[in-house]
Amino acid sequence: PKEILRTSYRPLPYRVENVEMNFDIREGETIVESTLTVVGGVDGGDGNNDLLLDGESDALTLLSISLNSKPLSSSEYKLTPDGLVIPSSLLPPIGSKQQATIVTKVKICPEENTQLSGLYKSGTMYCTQCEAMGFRRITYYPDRPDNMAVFSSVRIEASKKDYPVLLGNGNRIEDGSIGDDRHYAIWSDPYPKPSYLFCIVAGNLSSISSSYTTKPSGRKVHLEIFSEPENVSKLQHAMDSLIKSMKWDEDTFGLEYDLEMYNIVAVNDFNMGAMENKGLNVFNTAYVLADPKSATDTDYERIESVIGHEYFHNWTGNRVTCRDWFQLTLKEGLTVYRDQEFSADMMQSASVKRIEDVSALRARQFAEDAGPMSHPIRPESYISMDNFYTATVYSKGAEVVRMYRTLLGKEGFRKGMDLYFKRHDGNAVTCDDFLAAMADANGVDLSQFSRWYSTSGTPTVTYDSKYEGESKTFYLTFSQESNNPDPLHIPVSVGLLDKVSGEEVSPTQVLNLKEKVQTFQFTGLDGDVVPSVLRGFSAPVKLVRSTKGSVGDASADEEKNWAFLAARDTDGFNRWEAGQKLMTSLIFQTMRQEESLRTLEYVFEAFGRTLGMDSVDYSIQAYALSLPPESTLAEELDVVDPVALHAARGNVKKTIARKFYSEIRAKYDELTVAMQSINTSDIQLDAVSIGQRRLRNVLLDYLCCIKDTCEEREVASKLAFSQFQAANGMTDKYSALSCLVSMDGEQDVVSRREGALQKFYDDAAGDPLVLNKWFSAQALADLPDVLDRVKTLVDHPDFTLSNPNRCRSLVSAFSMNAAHFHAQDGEGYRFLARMVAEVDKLNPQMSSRMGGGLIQWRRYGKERGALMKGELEKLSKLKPISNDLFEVVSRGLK
Ligand code: B3K
Ligand code: ZN
Repeated sequence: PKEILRTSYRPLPYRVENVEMNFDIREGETIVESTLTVVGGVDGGDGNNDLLLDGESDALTLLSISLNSKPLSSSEYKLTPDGLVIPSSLLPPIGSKQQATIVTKVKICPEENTQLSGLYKSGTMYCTQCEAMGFRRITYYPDRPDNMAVFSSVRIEASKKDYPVLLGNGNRIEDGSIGDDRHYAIWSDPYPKPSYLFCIVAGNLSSISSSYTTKPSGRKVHLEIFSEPENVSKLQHAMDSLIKSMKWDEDTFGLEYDLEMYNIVAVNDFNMGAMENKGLNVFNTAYVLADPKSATDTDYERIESVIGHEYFHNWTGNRVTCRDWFQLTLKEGLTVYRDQEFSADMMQSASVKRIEDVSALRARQFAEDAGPMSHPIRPESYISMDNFYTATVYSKGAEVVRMYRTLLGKEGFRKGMDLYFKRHDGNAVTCDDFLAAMADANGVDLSQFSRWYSTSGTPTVTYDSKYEGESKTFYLTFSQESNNPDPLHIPVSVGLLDKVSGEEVSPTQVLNLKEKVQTFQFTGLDGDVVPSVLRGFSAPVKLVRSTKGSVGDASADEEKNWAFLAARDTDGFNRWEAGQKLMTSLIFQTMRQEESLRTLEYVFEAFGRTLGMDSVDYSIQAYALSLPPESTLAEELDVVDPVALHAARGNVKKTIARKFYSEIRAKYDELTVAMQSINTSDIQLDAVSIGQRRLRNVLLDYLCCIKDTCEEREVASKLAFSQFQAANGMTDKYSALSCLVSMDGEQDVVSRREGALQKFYDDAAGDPLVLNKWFSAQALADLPDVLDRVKTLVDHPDFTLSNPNRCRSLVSAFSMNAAHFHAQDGEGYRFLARMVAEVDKLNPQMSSRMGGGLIQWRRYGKERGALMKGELEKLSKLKPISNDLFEVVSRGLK
């Protein structure tokens, strides 16, 4: 396997300007003919200006090739396992305006394509996935994002009966029949695009349609969402989300849609969430289908955000694209930032959204940063680009974009965006170009800020403070530590609250932390203050107070401040954060079996107060009452014992639940009544209803953790079971099931659990997305024999490794069930490695993701570490092994 370096970028010596394609789709054999108009590009300066057409020999069989209508003999070009080289001597000189025409004909077999990259078959339909490098599995082509070409004609021909719907990028310019059995459609996309945005679909599909008139141009756009006929009733939410996205991008960034059509297709077998192909998005069914019976509130929110995300790519990604794949965060970080802002506006709560996004960042990206796959948001090298569609490139990339917004303000950021589009529309550019647009539009120097693009790992910011009564001055001193020897430019949002009155005496301001150590002064303060630092999580760093050495050890003084802020901070995010810190502190003390009375009092006080509140935002309340997840807690420990961590967190949960049992129960019942009084059996999807369900399910989880005695188990399982039975939507049903699957003991308790599982399965009636939930709930159960159950489920007739959603729902879900996956005997690791090896034969993108579950071995202590490493070593000896898995495993062993 070859490692590609960021610094080895060379411009194209020849560029494809125009493409015409013909797909002749027949069972077992598809013929692809491509006509490329080639023009001279840029002399790379390294003496090699041959034209490289990428193509995977495993996927393509070359049938013929001609240059300017003359067939080329095999001695005139070079065919390698990864492409076809046409010597520059046969082509027009680099500087000239002359064109050359290359026509290739290849045979491919989508039916055998289990990698789900290129043209493949999912169920009864054909579809494509080309990002990052799937187009080279369809035809020979310069498959790199800086080759932007007009695909002026893409003709698709297939059986009329089996594939009545034929879709491509852009606009449909022609269709018709060929005899009785076959038909064709021709699509044309006027916008130059890189090959990774290419897409065709052929299938027996149903759809819903709508339209949208853009502003200010008044272009009427036909919107259509396709799925298999049985799912067509689950498309409305996606359509509503699309229309909201189109309007939001006009209102927020002045960005309009640019074609006459916008099509979305839902497919069952898909490696990721969705794909932004120009005018023809393809979506994993899990990110587009929804009805209240099968989708949770979280599913609804995720669909809205992913529909938005792919739509927003039309400008940030498609109109302005990446010069090379190292720039991926240019489009992904920016587009995630845009979808986060969109969702926050739709749910009308910036704090709730921020809490969710930061929680996800800490649970996933911080972990990635702390392991062997750690990389800057703009990576330096890759073997398989597909391995770099990571939490770092996406989520930390979005944090970096958010920091521009924080530093430049709303208007300054918008000015930067406007200039970026003005300069680069229709081009393939770099992260430096984005930074330059932001800097130039605002007349500021962002050169120090650019270090965020080349620095891996999570920086630590330490702060110390003191108040001087005489000068009425408060001093905040920060120091920063990162993998970069030079200091980063870190925006630190700070507000100050009076220590006595609790009033905010200094509203949020953004401090520019640019030195290794830097002190900021706040004057004119009549009394001592409590600082609220890093408000809204203004930078992706770990924040520590300097009085103690390591993260996670809190001093008495610090805890006092958290307790103060948990009650009073005006910043919604930091108020939540302060409560989380107290809970974290208590969990770690419990784990170390330390005296924890003081912290316990603080946690009780905060919990009791939050629980007793009326008429606050229910979602905020739910998040404030929730303990930090194990994954986030683990990020604060140098060596993790997941079993001990799980036990400690469980103990704290139980302690809280016992202390407040009757209040929790009363609130739970109150919410039950309130929700029933809404006089409808239809599920409501407004923020209040979602918040009520969220809060009630957090309370249910507390109530169900009390199960030490026979009576307690009876009470808990009855309560969860009755919620399960009464549930009128998937949110409440799945939450109840999640409690029930972890219950064990007496016959009645067990039969409630098994009864619920059976009913859930029966109710699913074969719906794949509901069955995924059925598998996941069991894989995530907290039962001693959960692994045996998972192994039994692998043999279940509904289980298959070839469908990524199904595979994730069981195998990946189990690997996130930390206390059981990391069982001391290493059985969890062995199981995962066995599955990874199986999947690698089918789908390398999947196997390398799953294999990532083993690479953090250095963090799990000596014994566990050795067992994990042993499994990685076994995987490294697989023959054959995919490039994707090879890269992850070898990074893991380095
Ligand atoms: N751009 C795609 C991801 C492609 C992943 C390729 N392995 C989805 C998205 O980020 O919108
Ligand atoms: Zn994206």
